[in-house]
Amino acid sequence: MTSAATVPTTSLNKFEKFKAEKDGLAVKAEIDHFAKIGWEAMDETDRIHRLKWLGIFFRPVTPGKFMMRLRLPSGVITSPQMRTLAGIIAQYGEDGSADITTRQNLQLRGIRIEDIPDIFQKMHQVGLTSIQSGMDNVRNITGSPVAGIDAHELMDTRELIQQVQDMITNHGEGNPEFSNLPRKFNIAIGGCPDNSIHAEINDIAFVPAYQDETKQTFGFNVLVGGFFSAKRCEAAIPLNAWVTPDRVVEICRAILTVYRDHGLRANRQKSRLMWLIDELGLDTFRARVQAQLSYTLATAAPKDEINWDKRDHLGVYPQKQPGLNYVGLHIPVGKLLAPDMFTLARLAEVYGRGEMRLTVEQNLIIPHVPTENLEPLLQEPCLQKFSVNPGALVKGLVSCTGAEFCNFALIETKNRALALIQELEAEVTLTRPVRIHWTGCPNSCGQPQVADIGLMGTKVRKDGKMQEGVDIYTGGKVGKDAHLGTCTTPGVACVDLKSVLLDMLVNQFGAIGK
Ligand code: SRM
Ligand code: SF4
Repeated sequence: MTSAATVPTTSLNKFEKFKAEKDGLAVKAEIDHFAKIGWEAMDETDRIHRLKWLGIFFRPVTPGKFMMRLRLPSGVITSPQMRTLAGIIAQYGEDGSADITTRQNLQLRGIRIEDIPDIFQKMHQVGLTSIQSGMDNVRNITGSPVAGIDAHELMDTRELIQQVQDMITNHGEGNPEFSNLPRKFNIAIGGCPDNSIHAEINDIAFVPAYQDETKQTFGFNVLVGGFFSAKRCEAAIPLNAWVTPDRVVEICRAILTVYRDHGLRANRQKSRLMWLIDELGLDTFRARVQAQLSYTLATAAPKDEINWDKRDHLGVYPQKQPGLNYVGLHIPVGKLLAPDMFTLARLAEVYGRGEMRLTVEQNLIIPHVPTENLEPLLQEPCLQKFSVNPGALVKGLVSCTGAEFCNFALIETKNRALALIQELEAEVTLTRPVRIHWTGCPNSCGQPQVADIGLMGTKVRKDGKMQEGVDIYTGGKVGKDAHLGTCTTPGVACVDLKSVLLDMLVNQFGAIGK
């Protein structure tokens, strides 16, 4: 039984109340009805909130044009899947677009409610689901974008990540067992040495670690409680547990069960897993997790195998399979249009094996390219737009959705980020990449705390007027010894940002004026 049912309803926040009245997943059975009556006639809570259990997001900024968030475990997508999604957004003309997200996932835009039954059918035919990708559910599970093809990986985690998703979502059909968590929940499983998953910012992260010094027994150290929110940001902490790969699904289930049954549900600002760990104490939390398990948890391995700086995977790299290569394309701020998606699906089929990978930096990789196919692939006109060798600033650019579609946004992000980075690239030369992350509000979807320079949208007063601005974060480190950056320069008006960034690039990152 969930704690939602055991806590007196008077102490529940409004989200818990509507979830107690009707489970989010219940709308799955009503989708044909919604398609018939249209979005205006829908019950407001169904439209604004419960549809998110199906991955469908009402956008107050563009009413009637919904966003659909998929689930792409490990960021893997095939050409037929990409083509199906391209076909879906193509029907919406200028309203149709897609974004690669910071959880190596895709979101589609312009979706009309009347088309959703047909869209779901098309997605089902190619093995895609958007189930439980929003609200109080587990988000897309991230993994190394080069799992299975990376000569340096310790484990190919793709199958494991799929198993965890299948457990949580009942193989994509929807799972009421985990559809009423106290809040959103992030899981990442890394089998690579460079922490490509941002382990530190997930509610549960599995980082590769051998149990013994002789490196005979492979498994994962378990980290818990990492999260960002407007109120608080925390890096994940060690659970002091080590598990073999075959025990990953069970421990995910155990932690989710403890969180579901004991997580705090009164104040939504204090509902993420770390708040529960604080409340119980780490030892009690671990004991509760242990009580759910069929095996005794081993203590954490003394050392993990994250020994590298984070790779960006842009460019051409040999795979562990001799004669094959993966090619990382830079997708500026993750934005894709239908023709781009058709083209990328074709390139993956013609030059690779019809598969693509998405990264948490909002880029795309085409794997399995035989060496003799590299040259013709690199000559494709599409690679002018999606470069394998972008500039030192643009290559590390990440941006959340911002004001164009997100009603939480305090500023416009993606278009501004791209325009500004072009101006900066024109004025300075850098000898090493600088990762700049934009996020439109303190929810931190664009992860400014992991960036070299993080820009968080805010409002500032300048010349007697309120205008768009940013709080500047620095000190974020990714890969080995990752740690979170903090706000070092608050309240810079966007109109002044270029000169402030130029100054930072020259004085802190060794940029030289052109
Ligand atoms: Fe996020 C809410 C977009 C990654 C923290 N996030 C939202 C909503 C759904 C708000 C809304 O309804 O408009 C945004 C949808 C805007 C839109 O139309 O696209 C939104 N979040 C995104 C995406 C698309 C940003 C991007 O451009 O890549 C990312 C989708 C990931 C995915 O595929 O599932 C996205 N969001 C993140 C991350 C980064 C991550 O997971 O590594 C975070 C910080 C990490 C974390 O959650 O701990 C993040 N999003 C939030 C929060 C703050 C959560 C909290 O505990 O307070 C919210 C607000 C909320 O949940 O109430 C939020
Ligand atoms: Fe929207 Fe804020 Fe998330 Fe950006 S950070 S997508 S503005 S909720």
